[in-house]
Amino acid sequence: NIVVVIDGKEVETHRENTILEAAKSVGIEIPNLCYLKIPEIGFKNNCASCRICMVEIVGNKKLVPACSTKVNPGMKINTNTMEVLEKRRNVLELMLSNHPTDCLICAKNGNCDLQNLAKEFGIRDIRFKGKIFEYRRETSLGIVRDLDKCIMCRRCETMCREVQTCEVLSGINRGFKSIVSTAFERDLDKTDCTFCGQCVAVCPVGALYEKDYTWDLIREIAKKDKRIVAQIAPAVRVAIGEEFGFEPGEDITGELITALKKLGFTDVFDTNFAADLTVIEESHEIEERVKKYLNGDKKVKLPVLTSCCPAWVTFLENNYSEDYLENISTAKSPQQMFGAVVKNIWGPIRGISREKIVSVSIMPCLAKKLEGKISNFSEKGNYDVDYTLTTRELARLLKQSNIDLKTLQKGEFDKPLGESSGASDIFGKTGGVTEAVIRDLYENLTGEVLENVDFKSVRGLDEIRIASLNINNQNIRVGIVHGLGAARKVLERLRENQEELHVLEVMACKGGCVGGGGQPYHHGDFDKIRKRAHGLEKIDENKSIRKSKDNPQIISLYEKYLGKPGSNDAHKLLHREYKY
Ligand code: HC0
Ligand code: SF4
Repeated sequence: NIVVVIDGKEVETHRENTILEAAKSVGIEIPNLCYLKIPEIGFKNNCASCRICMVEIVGNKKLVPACSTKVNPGMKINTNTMEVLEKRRNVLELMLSNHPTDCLICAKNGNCDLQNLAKEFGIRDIRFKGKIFEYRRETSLGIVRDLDKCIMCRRCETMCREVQTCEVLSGINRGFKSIVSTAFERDLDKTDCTFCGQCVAVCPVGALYEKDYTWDLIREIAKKDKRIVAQIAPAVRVAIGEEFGFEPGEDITGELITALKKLGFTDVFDTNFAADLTVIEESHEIEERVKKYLNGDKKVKLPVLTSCCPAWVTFLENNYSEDYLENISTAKSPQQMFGAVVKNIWGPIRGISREKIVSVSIMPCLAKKLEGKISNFSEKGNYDVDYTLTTRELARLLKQSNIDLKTLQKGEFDKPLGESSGASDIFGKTGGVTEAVIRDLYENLTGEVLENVDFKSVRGLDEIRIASLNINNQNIRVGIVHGLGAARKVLERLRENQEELHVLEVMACKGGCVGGGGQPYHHGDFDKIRKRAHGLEKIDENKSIRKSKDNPQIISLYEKYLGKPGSNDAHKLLHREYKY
């Protein structure tokens, strides 16, 4: 450690730290825009492009950016001289001279770091008259890129390249025209984008945001001639509360159900019901393949790769389809299993046609918007899932409708598609799918009742976790990764035969769905994601049923309609094919 002086205060700090970090450690916040560090996920963006964090080093002629200048022993730093403030204001005005000022209708209005700075600095006029280049606005099924809002902070580029290893985004053009875009400025769906939405999660301005379906839904509800059916993803219930003053991780499922009913949803069900169904179908598939392998069939494709995260599926299709596409489980994701059940079983037995059901999923994810629009998941243009709203979109809709989650009584899910086991709750965090599947797989393979359902060896937040489980005297090796960069590492190891696994769970977002690109903004605070994950663990612990196969509504679904797991009927309804 070394000692520096910041604003007259002696600060002991690590010699590798930057001025920004040293100042922060003693509560001196230096304003910044491009800088963002999330050590838990290996994300560091300190390209010093915005120059807002300029500070004075006594003895230096020029001001320096605090985010990229390392401390030196004895360094004397001033973060708030009048010269520093003047410089910051100039930088900010220059930036604003090249930025649209349509804040009233911007997706990030109220949530924009640039807007906050302009407010903090009391900017009322922009002295520099720069030219605002009008780039096109690209709207895909999941993400909108409003490129003239790009401030070249490069956070999205760092996320996409360093954490997700997708390398879809990079800086193009020079000077005032520079923006972050795709190669040859292609639309995102013409690139290797997985729509994981992690670039959106770190964009400080309104250059990247979700495609919003809120108003389409409002119009559907207003017509009052259809059944409006909701499914709520596991990770939403422990995060949406943050928008209404609850702590991250607090379970507000009950309030959320009441709120959806108030909005006009006729039936509020749970994605978790379908997550239990996914566990059954997927563990059946794993069991079959592992048994074949153990019986000497060396052609069987192992590890079985999980299939519920659509950004991961796209990543696999884009990068590893030759080697690993046959490994992926054919089980549809819970979102799609739910849509299939609601439109093909639940509706018909009540005499409600597909066209009369508006199937809405509330998801923490942007890629789920695209998954819902895969043509195989529709019949004559009518989709199993009609609209996918993110946690953020739903929070906005509730606020527009004057519904405050803090003031509501707890409601209960409608039956039968609202019943679920604790195993389904943990789907929303990294390792949860694996733990849920093991609970069933263990009993199926051994024929014994599993007393302790907590598989702590697969928990935690290390980016790659490998566990060996002894089931029926067989060593079953399971791998869990979160983040697409981590997935790439493991797939490369598998390809080089440096790793042997029977099952591999991949979630594209760090932390799993709790860290999804559609969740309330975390502003780089990974602790929020950790707390949401703990919240799901708590819900699981407190449930009376904790194994998917014990969910009575699932048992009844098989008895009445599907026969056995893996049956022809189950395959027709609950399984899918992939794009080679
Ligand atoms: Fe997830 Fe899911 S756990 S992907 O993150 O499997 O989005 O929460 O809904 O489908 O259940 C997201 C969350 C889901 C699905 C479930 C899975
Ligand atoms: Fe990259 Fe994901 Fe953003 Fe696509 S959505 S550009 S893959 S970070």
